[in-house]
Amino acid sequence: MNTDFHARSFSLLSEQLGAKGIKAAELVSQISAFQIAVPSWALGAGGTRFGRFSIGGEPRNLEEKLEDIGLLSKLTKRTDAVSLHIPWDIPQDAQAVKQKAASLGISFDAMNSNTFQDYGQPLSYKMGSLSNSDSAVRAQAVEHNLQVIEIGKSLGSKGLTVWLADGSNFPGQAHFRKALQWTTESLKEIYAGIPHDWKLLLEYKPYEPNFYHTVIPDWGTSALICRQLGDRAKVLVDLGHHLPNTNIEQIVATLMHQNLLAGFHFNDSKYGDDDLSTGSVKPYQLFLIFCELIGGAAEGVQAWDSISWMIDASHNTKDPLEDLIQVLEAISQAFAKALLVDREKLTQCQNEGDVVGAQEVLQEAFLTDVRPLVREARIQSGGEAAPLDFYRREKIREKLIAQRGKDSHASGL
Ligand code: LRH
Ligand code: MN
Repeated sequence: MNTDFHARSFSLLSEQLGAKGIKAAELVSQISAFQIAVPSWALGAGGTRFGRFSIGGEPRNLEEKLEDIGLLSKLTKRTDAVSLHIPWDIPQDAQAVKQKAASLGISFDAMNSNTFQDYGQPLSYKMGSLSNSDSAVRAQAVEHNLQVIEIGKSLGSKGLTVWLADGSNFPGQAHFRKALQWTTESLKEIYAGIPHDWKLLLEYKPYEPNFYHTVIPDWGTSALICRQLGDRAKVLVDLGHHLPNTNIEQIVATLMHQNLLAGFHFNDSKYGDDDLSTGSVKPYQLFLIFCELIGGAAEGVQAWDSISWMIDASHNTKDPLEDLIQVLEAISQAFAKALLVDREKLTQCQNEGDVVGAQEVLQEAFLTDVRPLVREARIQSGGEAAPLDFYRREKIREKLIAQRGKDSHASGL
């Protein structure tokens, strides 16, 4: 990136924004402060049931995953935390892992439990976990979540994300109400185990791996359960966990209205839970979601700092690190564009029923090229002006392959 080009494009944009009474410097500091957590399970090549194509140089253990996230943080200055998944990332020595992470400027966001696979535990989760008709399986799943909380406490995490694959593949297979009741009772035991300064993030998903019903399929069911657990239980919105054409920005507004939004798993999708790169398919939807977030926080319905920002993606054809660099940029751009919305003018249009005017206000912001702002924030924070170019120019993947081998395989999906 030619620094002169950046300087000229940033000063031009600052001038344009200044003419509208918007201080570019304020936006730069808001963008710098906005950090997004990287999932520990998205540093290797993901796969589907039809195949997995290794990328080479994948992190072979938790320490190498932290090094990769440390590199992302150094280049982009957009991430300062990792979200771990247990048992894929059990720290052998929690203190050593915590120190390693701290030396890389990384902290631990919400922990993720896993009662959707069998990994050697005594009782199988094939027929469900917290909703299983066998109380011994439910107890095992509750115990697993309590163990994940203990690991999180030793690393300084402040949250537990629970996503359940529990459900059924055929009509008649499950008793809907009993499954919901057992799940709620089990979650009450888990909620009783989270420290007072933690939150429980309850993730919903309409289908997959079960294809007839899922015990927690939508935001409403998750919200109903959270209300029964307590005020530190909130709803986690994974962007890929919605049926086609769902108005996700409205769900975000509704959850904020109820101070029930736990946070996000950012990704994108065309059809189902495709776990594609955030902003690669529906960038306008992502912008509209940030418009609701900024509006909700500005109007005091839910505090910005109470929301968790995490990526949840899987890379089948891209280099995971290149993908995460792109995703961190796309999320920062959507946030920056939403900061440009003239909220006063939008409210006036809404109150006056000026439908055309309202769209003009939104699109004026969305169509503004904010890349100089996001770049300036990165440069001011000591990051690379063009992290992807740097990553390729420095042949970092080749160096990782030389260090870790072309067949190294990261734990995770
Ligand atoms: C389920 C999900 C959940 C994770 C998993 C890796 O689809 O979104 O958040 O546990 O992906
Ligand atoms: Mn998710």
